[in-house]
Amino acid sequence: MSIKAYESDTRPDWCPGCGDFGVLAAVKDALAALNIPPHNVVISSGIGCSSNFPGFIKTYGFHGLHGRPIPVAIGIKDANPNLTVLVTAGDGDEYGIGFNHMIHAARRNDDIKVIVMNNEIYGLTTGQLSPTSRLKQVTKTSPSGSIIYPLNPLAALIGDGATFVARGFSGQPKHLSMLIQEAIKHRGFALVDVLSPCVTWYDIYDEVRKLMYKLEDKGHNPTDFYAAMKAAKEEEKLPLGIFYRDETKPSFQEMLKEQIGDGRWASKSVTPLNSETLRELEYEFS
Ligand SMILES: Cc1ncc(C[n+]2csc(CCOP(=O)(O)OP(=O)(O)O)c2C)c(N)n1
Ligand code: SF4
Ligand SMILES: [Mg+2]
Repeated sequence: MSIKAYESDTRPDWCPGCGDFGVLAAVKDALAALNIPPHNVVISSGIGCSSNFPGFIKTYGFHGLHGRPIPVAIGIKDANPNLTVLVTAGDGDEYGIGFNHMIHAARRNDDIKVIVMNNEIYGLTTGQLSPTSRLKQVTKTSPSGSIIYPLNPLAALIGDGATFVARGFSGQPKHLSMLIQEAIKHRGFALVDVLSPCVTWYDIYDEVRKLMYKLEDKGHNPTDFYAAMKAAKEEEKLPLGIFYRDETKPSFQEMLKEQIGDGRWASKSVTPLNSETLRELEYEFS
């Protein structure tokens, strides 16, 4: 499949230099490399600069509410497990208001792939503190420096039982494409945290370039839970790559199919409700 197949007519309105351009390039590259036709992909997003993503790629998309792309994605996957279902959103969206959905999707091993464009700030709303903003970080809502410890999403998700946890960098789109391809091929939930700098409100490009290294270059074993946790807790340097991968757990959708048969509800015909049944339902639930 050619990358051109995923080109949208709508050009991204991100600021020049925004990290999200690299993520968009990497997602298109990964889908093309895996030969997944655009009509078999659905991308669910929330609200934020990063969440405008589905408009900039020619797949199906759902640009929904802040913090709510995961439940939408799960519903789509349950209804038609043949689809490749991605979530693309920001750190505010996924690690703040939407984090509850994330930890439960991870422990259920829902077969959705969550790509978080983590710029450690609220970009769209012009630079407020996010859950991954650092201690002492000066933002509009922490003018004297943040006094809140940041969330460590990788350690939280590995500890929670997520079966695939990776971190990429928008400045390395080829490496990021490889991580996204592995996430898509994985049977079950995958988190790909992407350091995707906001050049307007909190530019961390130089710092990421200085501190990053690739886990695969250091012989990291992603099936080793404790090695994964140690890498996730590393603070001096910034490891990129696949931190943790557990291929032994079936996904929620696989177990659902085992219990109730083919779960492709989207392809089943539904008997329309008649007015009497509707009235009964109204009475029961009012
Ligand atoms: C329920 C709700 N609360 C708050 C907002 C306001 N809001 C819109 S985007 C956003 C945060 C965006 O930050 P992030 O998710 O990190 O995305 P970015 O813009 O940085 O890519 C907030 C707080 C909203 N739209 N809906
Ligand atoms: S404000 Fe930041 S996150 Fe939003 S488009 Fe501009 S650079 Fe990207
Ligand atoms: Mg953000």
